[in-house]
Amino acid sequence: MAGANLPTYHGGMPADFKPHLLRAPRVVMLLGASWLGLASQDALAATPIKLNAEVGPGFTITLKKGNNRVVTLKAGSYVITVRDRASDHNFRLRGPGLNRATAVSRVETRTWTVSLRPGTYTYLCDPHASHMKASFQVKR
Ligand SMILES: [Cu+2]
Repeated sequence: MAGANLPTYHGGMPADFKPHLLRAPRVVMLLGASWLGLASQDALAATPIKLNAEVGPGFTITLKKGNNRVVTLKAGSYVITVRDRASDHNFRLRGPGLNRATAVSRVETRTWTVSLRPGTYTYLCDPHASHMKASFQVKR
């Protein structure tokens, strides 16, 4: 017979064979984590950030986020509660695209919705601008 003298192949698995299908569950976990990341970013974008401005009754002027004075902010929309507590001071905020102020002679509380752009913003009291004045940076 012609086939009788053909070499016989003794097949089998190589010694280092690994079943690669066991890696599939890790791929599913990574996809789940990135979906959750997108969901939390949407929630942040929908929440306006609140700031508190205050001038008087003494010779003080502040702009705070929570308990901290504002030094840097990210560009975007903010809601500022402005408390002008004296009839001889005012609160002015000016910078790129913005110049807004309370009245010097009035004691008043105002709510300003402002759009802050990258750059330097300054808040001050007009009659006492030499010493009632501070600045902060807005970054992209
Ligand atoms: Cu003043």
